[in-house]
Amino acid sequence: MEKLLFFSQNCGKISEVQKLFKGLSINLISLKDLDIKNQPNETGKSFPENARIKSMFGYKHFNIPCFADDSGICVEALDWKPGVLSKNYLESFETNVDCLKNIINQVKQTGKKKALFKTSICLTLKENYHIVFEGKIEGEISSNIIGGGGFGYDPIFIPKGHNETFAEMSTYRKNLLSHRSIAISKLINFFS
Ligand code: ITT
Repeated sequence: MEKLLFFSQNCGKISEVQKLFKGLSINLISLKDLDIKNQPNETGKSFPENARIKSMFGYKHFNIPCFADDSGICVEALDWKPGVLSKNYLESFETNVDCLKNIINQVKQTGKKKALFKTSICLTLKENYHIVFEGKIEGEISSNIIGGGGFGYDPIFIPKGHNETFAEMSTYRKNLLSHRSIAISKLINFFS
């Protein structure tokens, strides 16, 4: 395989995934290296469906093996939402901080602290040939917004067994634990 495309516009995801592929004999490229104007509509009702829509779109557009990541946070205090709508939920607030504060308030009101991150990675090797790899990590919502690293919901998510948010950890440390790194390890194992 000459090149493998990670079809994502999200710089946070790209940086984590590039680090996980470092040192491997796979030539990983991302949308940072390519030009694309149109984007697929993420109309799926689940993480695997949306990951497949994106990887299929990337494969068809560039005609190279391609994978995509669909992920999100599920919060007990929000009836385990926003899930697959995590991006829309974040964007429905004026700022990310407003969204994160709102979640913290819901947790304080309900006393329900649990949360989890989920990722589905879909690999498209040929037309109509897709493989899905999953990753999940449990944890809880922090009582404040903490940390300057990561992206999205990282400043309010403390993985189980730890006492720092993902945003307080380096990418290296987040990659030892995260939902995304679990799914990507399965993808890398598939290639090896
Ligand atoms: P793509 O181009 O890869 O689709 P995206 O940002 O649109 O990038 P998603 O549709 O999968 O990605 O949206 C998932 C949202 O969930 C994302 O925008 C983040 O806000 C959040 N999210 C996903 N993984 C996360 C992580 O590891 N840490 C924090 N937030 C995360």
